Amino acid sequence: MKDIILQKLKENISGYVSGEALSSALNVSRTAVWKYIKELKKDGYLIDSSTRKGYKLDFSPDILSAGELQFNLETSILGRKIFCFESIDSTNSYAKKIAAEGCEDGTVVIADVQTAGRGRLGRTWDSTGGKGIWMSVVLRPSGSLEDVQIITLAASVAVVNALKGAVGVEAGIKWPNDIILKGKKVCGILTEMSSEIDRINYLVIGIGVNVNHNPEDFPESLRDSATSLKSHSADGFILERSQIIKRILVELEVIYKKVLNGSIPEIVQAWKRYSVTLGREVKLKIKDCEHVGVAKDVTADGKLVVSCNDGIVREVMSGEVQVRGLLGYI
Ligand code: BTX
Repeated sequence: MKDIILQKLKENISGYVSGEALSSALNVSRTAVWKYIKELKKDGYLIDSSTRKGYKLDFSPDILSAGELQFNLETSILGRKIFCFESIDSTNSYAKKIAAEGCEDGTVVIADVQTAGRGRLGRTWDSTGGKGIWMSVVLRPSGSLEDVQIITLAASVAVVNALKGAVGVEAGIKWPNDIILKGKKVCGILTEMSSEIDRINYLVIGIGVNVNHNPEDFPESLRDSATSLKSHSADGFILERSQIIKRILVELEVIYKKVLNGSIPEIVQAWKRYSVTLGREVKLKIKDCEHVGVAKDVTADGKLVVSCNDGIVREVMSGEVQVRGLLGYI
């Protein structure tokens, strides 16, 4: 109910909405409307109340709620259902749980704080409270298992497009899908899935973006390798996370539809354009072996092609790839 009142106030941002109009639109008493307005004020919204004119929204704080995120959200699949938490262990873990219980394609899980944010290969993801975007999207693509790798690459292309559109920053992609700004990691993506032999039950795309962090918000061990959008925005102001999330959902949906339509070469091309991996020296860890070489290309199904110094050309699907000059590999 609170989310609907917020949406009505936002729809009339330049004027007042009468208490009577709200109570009849929502079929609740005017006292109930007043109660929800009080709750919104407590959340940090500035709402002018006038006995004669009604309510007018003057200021929205950087709050992540379904009401905030679904207002003017231009998607048809992603974000029709959004779960928001103040604190959770991991949005990916929750998304996997509700996906297994049958939640709909495009369901989104977002938290202000993650107490056990997860990275790839069992690593942890630092998820400082109120500063970042910690979100997971459940997808149910009808295609084959081969699409998973492409969707992983596609997600990083979508995030780069969204960051350009929402904040104006030009980020690059380190294989497979770390998003890099001026040599440091601003976003990580963790794709997890449940599948049968020949079909995907669901995918969870977990996206972590450092948004309003100052350098001291990162643990000391990450200060040389992590950065935030705020550190690179033109005016250094606090950025509105909800606007960035909406943009990510729109771009992710555009590219998800491309995957479903089979426009894979277009996605691989876009990934290559944004790559900060191709043409550079890389170190691969495959099982217990390390190989050094030059990243040459990405195959049509999303594998990284590396021409190794031992003369062998290797194709890498997952695992650890370090790029010389990035994130501590010098
Ligand atoms: P990754 O394994 O490539 O990156 C994890 C590594 O990155 C860590 O070992 C650490 O060195 C570094 N790191 C940790 N936190 C940060 C940070 N905030 N900024 C920059 N570098 C960091 C990347 O894994 C995938 C991360 C996905 C995170 C999202 S958040 C929403 C969803 N829920 C969840 O539990 N994970 C995903």
